[in-house]
Amino acid sequence: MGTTLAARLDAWRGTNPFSAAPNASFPIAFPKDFWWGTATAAYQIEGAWNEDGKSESIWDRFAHTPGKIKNLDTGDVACDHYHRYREDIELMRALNLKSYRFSVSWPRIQPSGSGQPNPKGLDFYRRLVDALLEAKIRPFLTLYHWDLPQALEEAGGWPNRDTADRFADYVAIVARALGGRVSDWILLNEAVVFTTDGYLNGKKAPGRKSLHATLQATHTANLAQGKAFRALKAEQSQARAGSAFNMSPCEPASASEEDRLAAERAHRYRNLWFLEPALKGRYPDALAVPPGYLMGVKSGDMEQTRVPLDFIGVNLYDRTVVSAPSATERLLNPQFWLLPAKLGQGTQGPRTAFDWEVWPKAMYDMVTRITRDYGRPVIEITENGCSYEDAPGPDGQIHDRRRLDYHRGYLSELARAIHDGADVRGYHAWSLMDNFEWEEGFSQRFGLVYVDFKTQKRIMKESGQWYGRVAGENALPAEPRAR
Ligand code: GCO
Repeated sequence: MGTTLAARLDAWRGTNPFSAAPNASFPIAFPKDFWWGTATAAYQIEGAWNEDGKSESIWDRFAHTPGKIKNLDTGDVACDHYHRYREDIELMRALNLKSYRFSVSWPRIQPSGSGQPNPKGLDFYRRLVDALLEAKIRPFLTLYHWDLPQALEEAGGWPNRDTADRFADYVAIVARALGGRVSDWILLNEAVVFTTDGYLNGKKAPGRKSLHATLQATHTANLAQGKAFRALKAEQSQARAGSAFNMSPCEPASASEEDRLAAERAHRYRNLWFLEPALKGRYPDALAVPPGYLMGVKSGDMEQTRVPLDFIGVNLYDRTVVSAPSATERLLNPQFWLLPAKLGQGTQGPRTAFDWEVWPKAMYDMVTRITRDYGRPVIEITENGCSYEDAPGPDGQIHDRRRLDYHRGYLSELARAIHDGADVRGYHAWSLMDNFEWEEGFSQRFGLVYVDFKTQKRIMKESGQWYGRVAGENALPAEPRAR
């Protein structure tokens, strides 16, 4: 095959950047031993919200508060994965998965947020991990995917820097219990999201709205990441540890210098606020006012946050288009006092049911920038996916071609980034199955597997059949069809 992968992809992209033309020179092979996976999170799929000693999490409290979640949905039952995990592992086998990213529910392990672990909580995750290992699927374990024990929120939550030590204690307990079975760990999931949506705009649990609390929460999260990394390594010296960072390439809305500077500030906060304290022991120069005092940074803290992460997890969905606020906007809008940048969606690509732009090139741009800026680190794509409402048709099947096209487009761009030098070891489609989409409830479906929430019946979608072929062949097939 004479043409390089990049040239082949450029030729293909020239025809249609959002889905592979039939004559694209596929198959596109991925590196040997590539981790083909899917991702989920405890509160979004487990259910059993108050079973076997689990205490209330901030998401139980938030979802039980009328008006917070669309259609009054809750995660009380969700996908009932707590009881159906063996059935769900059979779906993972059908998808030819090599890796399964899931999260541990902290309030199942420490109901009060500290102290001795709940044996029944640990037993569930031992059973889940053993069943994954039996199926020859890598357990890729996220230690925090937003479900803080409510007891810790009542003690101040993430704005309270003591929470960093509570998190490290919890991580040590889980590492001691599962370390012999689990080798790859994700410390925090999307700290930029759970601090901003949880403490600034109130869209997610615990639903607080305070700029000061948000800044304090970001610093506690960075301290927690560093302390947890050390606690994990102390229990399991051979463990690989990173975090899943919500990332989106930030493009200036125009060629103006103001927009370019605003886009760079947005990149530094949105993508790097929790990466640089780990890799460089400092906060990126993102905000108009150095926030150290507001965050409660103390002498020696940045040595605590600085840890050599073994990989960078990237959760990526789309790009961000950034413009500079006007002088009047800066004056009148407190959110621009610290971060003078207006973040928006691109408008050229098709939209998902969630009204997110489909823009596969965002995958290439983000992965190659991280590769360039951090000395070609190990990267795992820890989330990428799309919401479409496709349901069973007259034949009982779900022909979700838009989701198939989405994954095919983003994976093609990921392949191009790997071809251009990125060290990407795995890709985890969000999500294994339709699940509880936070404040959207069950209204947004991201799964490769359809879930009928009334009956808990699972149905593999056409995109899942296609993804299973990709994982089985370790390549993007020539034909965008499942079989
Ligand atoms: C996130 C979370 C997931 C979401 C997914 C779709 O990135 O927000 O990690 O829990 O469900 O991204 O929004």
